[in-house]
Amino acid sequence: MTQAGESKPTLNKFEKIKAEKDGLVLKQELDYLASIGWEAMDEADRDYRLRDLGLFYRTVTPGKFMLRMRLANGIIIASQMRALAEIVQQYGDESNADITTRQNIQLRGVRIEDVPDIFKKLHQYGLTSVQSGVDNVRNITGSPLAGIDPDELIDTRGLCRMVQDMITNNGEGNPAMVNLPRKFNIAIAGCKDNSVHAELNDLAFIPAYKNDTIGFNVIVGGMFSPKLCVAAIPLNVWVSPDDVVALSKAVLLTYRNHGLRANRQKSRLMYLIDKWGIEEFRAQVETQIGHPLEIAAEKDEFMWNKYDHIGVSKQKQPGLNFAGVHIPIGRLYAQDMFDLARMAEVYGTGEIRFTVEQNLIIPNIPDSRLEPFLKEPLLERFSLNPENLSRRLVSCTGSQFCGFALIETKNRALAMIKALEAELTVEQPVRIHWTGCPNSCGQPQVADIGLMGTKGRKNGQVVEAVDIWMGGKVGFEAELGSRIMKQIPCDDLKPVLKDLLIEHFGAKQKQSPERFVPQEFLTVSSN
Ligand code: SRM
Ligand code: SF4
Repeated sequence: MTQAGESKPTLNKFEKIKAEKDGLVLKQELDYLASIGWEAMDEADRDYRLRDLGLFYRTVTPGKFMLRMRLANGIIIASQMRALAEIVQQYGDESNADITTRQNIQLRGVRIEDVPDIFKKLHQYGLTSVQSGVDNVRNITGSPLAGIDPDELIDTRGLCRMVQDMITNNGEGNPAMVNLPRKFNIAIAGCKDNSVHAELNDLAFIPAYKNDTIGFNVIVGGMFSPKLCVAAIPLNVWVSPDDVVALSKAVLLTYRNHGLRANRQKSRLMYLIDKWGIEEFRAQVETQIGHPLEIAAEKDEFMWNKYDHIGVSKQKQPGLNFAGVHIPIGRLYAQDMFDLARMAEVYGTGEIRFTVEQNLIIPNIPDSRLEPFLKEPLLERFSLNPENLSRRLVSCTGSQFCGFALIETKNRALAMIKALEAELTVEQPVRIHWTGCPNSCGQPQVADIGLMGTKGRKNGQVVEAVDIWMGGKVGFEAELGSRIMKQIPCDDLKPVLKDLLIEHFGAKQKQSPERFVPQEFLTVSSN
């Protein structure tokens, strides 16, 4: 937005598309778009504006869209999960759903002709996909154990929901928040282990006491992009839980009104902070909110290593447990979703929560229901006790569905982990994150070993390859890792990963089956 006296910046392609027509308008045009089909649609509507409604056209699967939901704090209930399963099911083998690195879910294979009915269904079940793409605020992440964590400081569920409702106008779409200069991420942590990766967000709330009152220290400007990966920095502000929505709104409006829009590669919030300096940014947020903000508390309350939430643990409510279920690379099929909805209803209270590690939690299982729960056949595939490498594997979408991808990720990540687990014994969990390109959706910078898709050369041919990142730390001492190797062809990756696991994580080579000699042949005969 240009201020009086400032010259009007040249609009880039995306700013022009937004200026021509607001994507939310397409909500009124869905029946028409459904009737003309994907091939006849205006390209800017299809490839860009529909993302304001959560519909992402997939060039790698012509005619099909990905539908990205919004789930504040990553929480969904069984009836909603079943409604999403029915959508996935209608597309048969061509469809599935992925749990995302923002505690969210995306559905595959959606056709535009079905969208009016799909949106009616979402509305009926209290779900929304609005403003989940392009220049909007992404899914609001919160502590996955909110309300059930025995050591919780603040229950983030209501806060995440209220921030989402403010941004999306209760899920109906909010024209005031749909035209940010670029994407924007918000996280609200109420726990001691930084289970949301607060530092990766443009705006994050970290629990902190001030004068014996629990509230949040605020950090701003975290982002990953091909050009810049930086952790968020302190805004030097403390807010009480009651002020989270107002502060989020003030930061967003400051960014909307003043954020840089000329160069899309330099439009994220951190570039505005860099231009103004953090003091000026804070002053502008104060002007927007209309009163001075409180100085940050001296220390925050992140003090633990990060949980992975896998397995059965006690809740703060006596007699109740939560089960952290490992979903390999976050992928679900329709039947899985029906089964998980049923399990959540039969053993818990019907609630399911997603984690930023692309796994899920079924809370509120009474002690008396644990035994039958543990016998559920689905838990053989979605384990409560996976092996140490599988356990913390994360992967972005990759070339199966994503047009930016330089490599295939999810299926390759699974095959690689199985191959490594067949050959190595690893005593500790190792966080291996795959991401298909430098956009870093799979967050390789927070991993013990991060693998970022690129192109390399082998025998004179261009091949799929990865850059390797190491040293990412999560939890209370979160730190971004750095790139240690470049362009390792994916076909040559296994021995490289084996060496790294042996050298840095104490992995041991299993005795190879070929060389295994049964004990009786080793016994020296006494005859
Ligand atoms: Fe992402 C763009 C998938 C989390 C940084 N991301 C995309 C697109 C929409 C590109 C596209 O059009 O194909 C991908 C859709 C692929 C597909 O079909 O699934 C995509 N991003 C994802 C997800 C699904 C990865 C996953 O497998 O979990 C995550 C969805 C989260 C959600 O529910 O909203 C996802 N993306 C992230 C994160 C991680 C995070 O938020 O903690 C990041 C890095 C953090 C950040 O944003 O600062 C991330 N995605 C990007 C970027 C680089 C942004 C930039 O400033 O340059 C892009 C490209 C862009 O926006 O132009 C991108
Ligand atoms: Fe696609 Fe790249 Fe994001 Fe992976 S990191 S989902 S390949 S944009």
